[in-house]
Amino acid sequence: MKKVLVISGPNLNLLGLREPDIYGNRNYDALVEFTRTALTDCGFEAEFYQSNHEGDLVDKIQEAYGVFDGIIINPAAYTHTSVAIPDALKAVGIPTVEVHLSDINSREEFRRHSFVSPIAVATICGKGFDGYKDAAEVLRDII
Ligand code: CA2
Repeated sequence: MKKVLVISGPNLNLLGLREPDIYGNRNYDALVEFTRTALTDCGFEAEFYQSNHEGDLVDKIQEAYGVFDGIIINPAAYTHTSVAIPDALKAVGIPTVEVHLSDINSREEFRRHSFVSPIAVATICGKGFDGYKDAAEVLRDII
């Protein structure tokens, strides 16, 4: 069975705690279960990883080489700051879908630029949890 790694960046472990108008009121565990179901429905085995540390996210991406067939990543705040994360994704060459719960294009100016988008096969934002279902379907169609 093909395997998909779902990576979440900083503070997504606190989902549901604040800003429900932007991120909804469900928590990280609910996101994991929702996404696991979506990936299972698409015929994938799923693994989840969340970290607040850029280097740990890079390590996990490197370790995915030869193990995972696809990646779904929400790099959270690192979306807008990290060059190391897209470099790692490019280095391992695993098809990657970028997901954001909120619509990063209709928020503060600094959220409009993503360093990850250029290396992603698709970027889905502003659809809440459903964006992860869309990402699973994108990967189903290409891998
Ligand atoms: O919309 C998204 O999914 C983001 O990637 C979420 C990041 C944000 O920095 C990006 O610009 C867009 C922030 C995730 C933090 O989530 C929170 C968790 C608990 C309380 C408040 C925010």
